[in-house]
This record gives sequence, structure tokens and C-alpha cells, in this order.
Amino acid sequence: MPTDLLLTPAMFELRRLRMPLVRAFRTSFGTETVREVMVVRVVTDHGDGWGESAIESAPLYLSEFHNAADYVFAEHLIPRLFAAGPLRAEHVASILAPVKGHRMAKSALEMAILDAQLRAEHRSFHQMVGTTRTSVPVGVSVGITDTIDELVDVVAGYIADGYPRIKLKIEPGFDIEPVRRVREANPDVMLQVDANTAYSVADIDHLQQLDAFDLLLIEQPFGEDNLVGHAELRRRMTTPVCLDEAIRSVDHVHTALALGAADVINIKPARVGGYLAAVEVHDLCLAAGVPVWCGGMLETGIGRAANLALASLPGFTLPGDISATKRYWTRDITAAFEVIDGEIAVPTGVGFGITVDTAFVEEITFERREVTRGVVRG
Ligand code: SMG
Ligand code: MG
Repeated sequence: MPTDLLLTPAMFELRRLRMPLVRAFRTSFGTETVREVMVVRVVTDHGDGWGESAIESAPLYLSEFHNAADYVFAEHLIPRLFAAGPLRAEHVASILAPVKGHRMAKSALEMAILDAQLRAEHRSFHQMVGTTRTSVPVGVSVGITDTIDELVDVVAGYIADGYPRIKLKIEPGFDIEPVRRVREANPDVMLQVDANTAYSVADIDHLQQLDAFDLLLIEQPFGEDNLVGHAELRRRMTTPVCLDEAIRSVDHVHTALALGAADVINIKPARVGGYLAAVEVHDLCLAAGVPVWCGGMLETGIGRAANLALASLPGFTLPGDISATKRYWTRDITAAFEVIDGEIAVPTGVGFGITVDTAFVEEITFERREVTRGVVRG
């Protein structure tokens, strides 16, 4: 049950971790083999909490990136939290609202405070979200490969691991044939594609060929601001159109739905400014009858735990990009998550329900910064 507990943050510890991926992940905007992850620990008068930023090291997915975030955390966001006095996670978004954009950075701070707050209240994020679903259906996102044969093999491996839903990354030159071959080899699997903004409206005739493969959806083929283009695509394709990069706030959802630009919404909490905004996006889509699913940012166990609880909400009717730990890491900074019967169990412990392996975090940290109570500048 919610309380009126207020927390006073004393220090935010920002760490950049280096984590080798089990398999290189290639998208239309680049290839990652070693992932750099930014995590935040807040120390408050009511205990500590952990957050994960989901920010990339380069501004290729969206505009946020680590070096910029480092500056924004220390100079703009954290000083405002210190200046605000005792607070709850529910206050963080409005305290940080004067700073434009930087939603993933804001999300990481809200997340750390929410974790500390829930731990102090002896309750879990799952309880806060308020559902009884104890596990959620999940899928796996498969990167672009050098050859189509390799892609078919990789997909076969994931299907053998028990994933009921496969997402293929596509880009110009790696789209129709790879999808055709994967569909031929797996006539019954739930299949969808993600283009990470690699196409333009001039490609609509080409993309229409994907309608032959009974896809669950096509995710974000056009630019992050091109809602009108997605609306046109929606009129000209039978495959449902899903938005990812285009949805960075509750207002973007309103606009996208008003324009008829989406059949489905991918919810990534960091991208929309935090888990509390993500719940709002969910509620709005549920009321509008628009299905949602939980996206992934190759998270550590911190983000994965939170995503699982979020995805237990009733509007999440499609499997999320929330895969087993072993799809990403040989060793994670929390206990491993496993896929059982195509689902992963929702953590039920206090806070986000995970214990961070601080010794391992220390080992893989390549940059650490403490921001202690100060004064807002400017
Ligand atoms: O977390 O399993 C995951 C990856 C899911 O494909 C995934 N994410 O556009 O949806 C997306 C991408 C963005 C991350 S690429 C680094
Ligand atoms: Mg995507």
C-alpha cells in the first residue's frame, strides 16, 4: 500500500559498466559487441536504490548518449532533485520537467528513487503496478547477420530455447528475403520486424512485400518524427504498424493515435521518461484499445526486472523484448532470468526485486562519479 514516506537523496553514484554481449547485435544503425551500460545508485535517508539508464554510448538510437548524459546528470538533473527537498518518485518527473528532453536520463533517476522508496515501504514494483500475473510471455530480438543461412540458424536456436516470438532486425538490402526464409522455416512462429528508422515513405511499395509473411507488426520503419509517413504506411500495408522511437512521451501517443499512425505501441520506459510515464502510456493505450508490448534496450537485470513487472499490466498483450539473461550476458549484475514455457517470472521481492552484485559491478566499472548535494546552477 502507498505511504506518505518522503526521501532525501544524499548522493547519486553514476557508473559506466563494460559488458561483453554473448553475440554481436547488429541493427540498421550499428553493431554492438561490448555494451557500455550506465547505472545509477541513489543513497537516501531511507536506504539505497538502483536505476538503469538504457542510454547508448553513441547517439544512434535516439539523441541521448553517455557523455552528454554524464553532464546533464551532474549539472542539470541531480542538482534539481537536491534542491527540491524531501521527495517521492511520483514527484521526480515534475521536478525535472524544466529540463527539456533527456528522458532516459530522467528515467534512470526516477527509477533509482522508486527502488529506494519501494524498499523502504517493504513492497515490490510488481505490487505497485497492481497485477496478479506472475509471469509474462517474452520474445527475442535477432540482429542482422552476414548471411541469410546464418539468420535461419540463429532463429532456430532461439526457437529451441523456447521463445514463442521472434523479432528480426531489417534494413534496406536485408529485408524481404531474410523474412521470407525465416517464415518458410518457421510457418507458425510469431514473427515481427524492426527497422529502427532505416526507410522512408519512398520505400512503401517495397515494404508492402512484407504483407505476404503474416507478421505481427512492422516496427518504426521511418524517422522518429515522421508520424504522417507512418499513417500513410498504415493505409497501404495490411501488416500492423508499431511505433518505437517516435513515442517519447504521453503526448506523442495522443498525436500518433489522432493521426492514425500506429496500430500497436512499443513501450520502453526509459524512452518515455520513466516507469510511471510508461504506466500512463499503457493506461492510455488500453483505454483506446491499442495493444502495447514492452521493448528492450539490452538491459542488465535491473532494467529487465522492472520491465517484467511493467509487462504484467493487462494492455501488454504481445510478447516483450525481454529475453533470458543468457541471450545477452555470460554474467549479469543480478541473478539470471530464465525463459520457462515462453515466459519469464515477474520478480516479487521489494523494490524491483533484484539484488545487485556490487562486487561484480565494481569489477566491470570503467568510470564512476559521485554527485553529492549541491546547488542548482543557471
Ligand atoms: O533488449 O532484447 C533487447 C533488444 C531489443 O531490439 C531491441 N531493441 O529498437 O527495439 C529496438 C532495439 C533498440 C536497442 S538497440 C541497441
Ligand atoms: Mg525498435
